[in-house]
Amino acid sequence: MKTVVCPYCGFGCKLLIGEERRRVKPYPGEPNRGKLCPKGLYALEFVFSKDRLKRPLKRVGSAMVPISWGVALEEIANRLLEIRELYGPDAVAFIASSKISNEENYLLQKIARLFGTNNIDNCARLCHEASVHALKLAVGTGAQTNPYEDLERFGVVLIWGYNPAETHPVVMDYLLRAKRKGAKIIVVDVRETRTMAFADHRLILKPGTDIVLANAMANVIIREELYDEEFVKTRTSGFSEVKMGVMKYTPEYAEKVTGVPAETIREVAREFALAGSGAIMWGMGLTQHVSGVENVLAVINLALLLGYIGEKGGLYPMRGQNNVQGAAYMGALSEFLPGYVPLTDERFRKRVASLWGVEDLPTERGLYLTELWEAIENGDVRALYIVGENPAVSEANFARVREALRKLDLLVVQDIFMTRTARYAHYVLPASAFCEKSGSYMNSERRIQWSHRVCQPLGDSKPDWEILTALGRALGLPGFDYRSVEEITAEYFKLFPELEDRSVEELKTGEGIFLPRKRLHTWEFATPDGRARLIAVERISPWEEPDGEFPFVLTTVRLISHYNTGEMTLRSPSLLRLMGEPRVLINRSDAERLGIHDGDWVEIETRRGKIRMRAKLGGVPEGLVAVPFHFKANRLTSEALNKAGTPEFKFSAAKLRKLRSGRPTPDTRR
Ligand SMILES: Nc1nc2c(c(=O)[nH]1)N[C@H]1C(S)=C(S)[C@@H](COP(=O)(O)OP(=O)(O)OC[C@H]3O[C@@H](n4cnc5c(=O)[nH]c(N)nc54)[C@H](O)[C@@H]3O)O[C@H]1N2
Ligand SMILES: Nc1nc2c(c(=O)[nH]1)N[C@H]1C(S)=C(S)[C@@H](COP(=O)(O)OP(=O)(O)OC[C@H]3O[C@@H](n4cnc5c(=O)[nH]c(N)nc54)[C@H](O)[C@@H]3O)O[C@H]1N2
Ligand code: SF4
Ligand SMILES: [Mo]
Repeated sequence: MKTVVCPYCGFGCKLLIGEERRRVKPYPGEPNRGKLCPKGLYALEFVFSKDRLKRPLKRVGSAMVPISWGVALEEIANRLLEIRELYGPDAVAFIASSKISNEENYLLQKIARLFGTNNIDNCARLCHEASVHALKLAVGTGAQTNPYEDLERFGVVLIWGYNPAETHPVVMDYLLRAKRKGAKIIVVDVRETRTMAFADHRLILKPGTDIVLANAMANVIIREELYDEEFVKTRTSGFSEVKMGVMKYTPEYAEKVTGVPAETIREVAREFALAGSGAIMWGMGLTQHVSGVENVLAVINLALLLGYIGEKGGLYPMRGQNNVQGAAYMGALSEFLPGYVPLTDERFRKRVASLWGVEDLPTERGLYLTELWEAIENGDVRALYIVGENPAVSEANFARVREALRKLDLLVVQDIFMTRTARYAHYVLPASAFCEKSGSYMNSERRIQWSHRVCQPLGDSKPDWEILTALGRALGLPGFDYRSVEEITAEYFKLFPELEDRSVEELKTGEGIFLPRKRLHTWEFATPDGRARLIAVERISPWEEPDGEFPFVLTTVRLISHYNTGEMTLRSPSLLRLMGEPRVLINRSDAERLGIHDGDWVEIETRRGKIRMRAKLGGVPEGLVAVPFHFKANRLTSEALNKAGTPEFKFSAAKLRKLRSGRPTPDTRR
């Protein structure tokens, strides 16, 4: 049996897979301790789907015809060089993948930067980039501060805009153990979630009012002098600004804005403060708003007021995709070099450049993934190279994205399937799936884990690192002569002082390596003065508000057996059996008013477009509708971005209409 990292979520379970009998068993050690969710258990099924891409394809007219690897890579490289010659390197953009290994992400950002552009990004932009920006400001680092095991040591766990019972099922095991040891669980969401079934306190607030609630909790903590005075004095700055800033956010005022009763706010703030130690876990309910960065800052303030950091607490922005944390650490972001180092850090930049055999690297921030579509419309970006990402489904207002994809002079898609996005491509390159290659991945707790190869690449597919090595060579870039994935691992190890004396062998055999270390900020913060910053934030209104024409608030959410754009889960027969059809959640009184019954077909419309779905009544408060984000919600969502470049997936103004007869919109199912 070999250990393989689960290809789905960022919790980072390890699977044990036999090379002969290809059955999946849970790894007994860290981090999943003998547990897996159904997605992990059936992870091999999509690998053997008949839909897997097996040969490189090239568009000829309206047909996709097979070509050889040699011809494909030579033609792609020539087109890229031609476009660079005509329009400059920033006319080319690369999208990296949170589904591929550290080594593969490292190579793709190396290609982009050596090619001359920082136009390299990944789906972290759609996800937790607001957390990264907020954490950088507040504590100086941009990732989860503590390991999962710490969750069991704290007196309270505050879960905010995050629904692990559906999205990181194995986390629930940790939370249940924590609860058994006496920890209180508080859940804040806009609707009743499965996670709430395990909670001691359930706070249902109005969408987009999180800052008001967090500020009101801070108000109670400060007014009642429950904060950790010693910690605030010696290890933070900004206390007086926050004290002033939250003064007007009384629980009574917050009740009016958020809908959470003032007494509940007081009670929860006290319980959180008096627990003595605590974790805050959050997800897309905070980040996918125009106020994403500020939402996260408001919640971080609560931890800093109480000194819930290091030994006494942790900040847990729970990462989404299995290697989104690794993609970021490897530098597949348009504003950061590897290790979240800013592009302006000349010493580090020159060091990376010299390791790669060049003088210097581009210093201008590249385009965010979410800014690409306008840049393509304007003719600023002419070529796009996408690895393992499906923006034709996952980006906000995808009608506009699909229009942009059509306009490109060159679109290359490197994936394991003919995705919705690949349909627009000039070249489609077949990648090998996770278990057909080896490499390292980094989970949400920043644990780098080795994933072993258990099968041969299917057909003519190649591991992403092999394709990218060949592409680098075809582009004439220096240093692309890797013969094994381990050579790339050893190269990225050189960028991190903490990894300099660690070996690839150790990574392959042990329980993984935490980068930079297991627990952050026990003694210091990575800010210039070594202190954490309390930052006062005011409420920021959503980009569009409901009105007479579009009276509902629409949010988009995840379901346990579906995964993102469905390319993998919809090709897994066992998961298909477990899956229900995604349905729009509507409040019972709203439904009654509109004559909608459970199971009826309804049309949901926003200023961007409309979709049809069956209704499921209950689970959301009046005025809110929740649509599963899988697979067509983004016909509706708005592309208003926050400071970190993440769209407001969690708030649109919408209207509902009952349909007499139902037919799903074309992209409901494949
Ligand atoms: N089964 C499954 N698991 C997954 C995924 C999947 O698609 N399917 N995707 C993975 C990925 S990429 C990610 S990023 C994670 C995401 O994991 P989560 O963050 O847990 O996922 P979401 O369901 O998008 O959003 C979380 C919650 O935010 C709430 N919410 C919406 N608006 C607001 C608001 O204004 N305020 C507050 N406080 N809450 C709000 C929603 O009701 C929802 O319950 O899951 C990962 N795991
Ligand atoms: N409305 C709404 N929209 C959202 C969200 C939301 O909550 N609401 N959430 C956003 C978030 S948090 C995220 S992370 C994004 C996710 O958006 P995407 O990342 O676009 O979604 P996935 O379906 O995970 O796409 C992963 C792709 O990688 C491919 N793949 C898998 N393994 C490999 C491999 O080994 N090699 C290669 N080359 N390809 C591989 C898969 O076939 C698939 O096409 O969606 C965002 N969009
Ligand atoms: S919890 Fe996440 S990592 Fe674990 S098996 Fe499920 S999808 Fe895979
Ligand atoms: Mo995500």
